Amino acid sequence: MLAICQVDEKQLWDGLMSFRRLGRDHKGGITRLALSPEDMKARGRLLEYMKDAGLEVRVDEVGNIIGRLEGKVPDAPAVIAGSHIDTVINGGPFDGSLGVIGAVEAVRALIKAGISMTHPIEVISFQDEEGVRFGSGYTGSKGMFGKISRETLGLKDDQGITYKEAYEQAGFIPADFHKAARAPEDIKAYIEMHIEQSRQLEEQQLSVGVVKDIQGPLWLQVNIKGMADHAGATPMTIRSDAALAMAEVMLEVEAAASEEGGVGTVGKLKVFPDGINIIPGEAAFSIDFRHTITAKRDRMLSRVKQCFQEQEKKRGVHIEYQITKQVEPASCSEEIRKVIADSCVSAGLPVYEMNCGAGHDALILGEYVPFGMIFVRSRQGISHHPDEWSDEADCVNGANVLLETIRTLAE
Ligand code: HGY
Ligand code: MN
Ligand code: MN
Ligand code: MN
Repeated sequence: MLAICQVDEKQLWDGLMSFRRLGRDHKGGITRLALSPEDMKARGRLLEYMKDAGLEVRVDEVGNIIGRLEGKVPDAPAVIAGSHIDTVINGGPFDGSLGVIGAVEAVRALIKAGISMTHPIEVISFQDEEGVRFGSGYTGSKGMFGKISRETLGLKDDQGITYKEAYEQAGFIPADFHKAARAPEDIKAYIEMHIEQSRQLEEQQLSVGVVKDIQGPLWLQVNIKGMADHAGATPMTIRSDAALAMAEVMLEVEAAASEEGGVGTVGKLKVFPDGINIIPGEAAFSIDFRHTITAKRDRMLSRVKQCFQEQEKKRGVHIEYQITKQVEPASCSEEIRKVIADSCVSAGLPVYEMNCGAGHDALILGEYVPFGMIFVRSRQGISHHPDEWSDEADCVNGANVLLETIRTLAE
């Protein structure tokens, strides 16, 4: 059956391009870190954008921006479509924004077509999906289920501001976070449209995909303490070089991930005192492990912990680490995948099931409610980079599949 209404292509694209201008940085990308001035500006814009589309808007106690369209049965469980508008450092214009703007446009189209649904529909932009500023992430979606931990609020950004302080500076009251919690039975389903951020759809020459399995991320913050000393006067045999210990751990991250068929990245790293003629006394860095199989990700972690011990013995350094994010891999719900597949067919698109390497708020929602994801082709699979791009036609296709999925679930 052909879809009974479609998104307004020009409105969708203009909407995406208007957000692309918010938070442009000096390297040509977009930087809107959680609760930063750039993020707050984009959040303000989104509230207006949702209102203009005809949604009832509110911001919950943990900072999620929620636009709601009532259904014929107001207290029926809501169909939620969402993603995020916070970005990584020097990121691209589609990661997250496509899912939020696409969902707003899908609901705008339903309102314009005068189609009233049984279930309420909510579009949610989750606070701090990326986790780049504090090294955690999925904060807003976790907050919807009362899962923002004390440890998370104690994490500090590069300026030494704790997450709790950042929330308070943005006008939020951590003591009220519990008020944002939603009962799973109040949610019928969660759907997220997102760029693929990899190359499968491009290789298959397809516009959209239906997500099956999503890798689970495990993030560590590691601090190595050695001994700063004179680069010229200190013999190699008596050094406690924290940077060399970090270097060996980095190579072990790569080896463990490659051998276990997962992925491992050390993306954020610094040494102290960071001087050309000083042996690094301290090294601080992140580890990002992903796998679709928890047992294998656990093996990656134990190999790295083993490496910590070896480095402590070999170099006389002291290594401490904190796990700052640990989310289990997940498989999208069968029934939602079927609805998305049927929506692809009614949009005249092939059905292509695929796995997801990146992490998403869908991993958190999926612990509590039926969930699914729609992928949109990424040019050369590039993401978390200014060259991240998806063609307008692919974005429109994804939004129409999202619209039909929402309509089917909410009718
Ligand atoms: O890290 C991720 O996979 C996502 O971009 N938050
Ligand atoms: Mn991202
Ligand atoms: Mn994303
Ligand atoms: Mn996401």
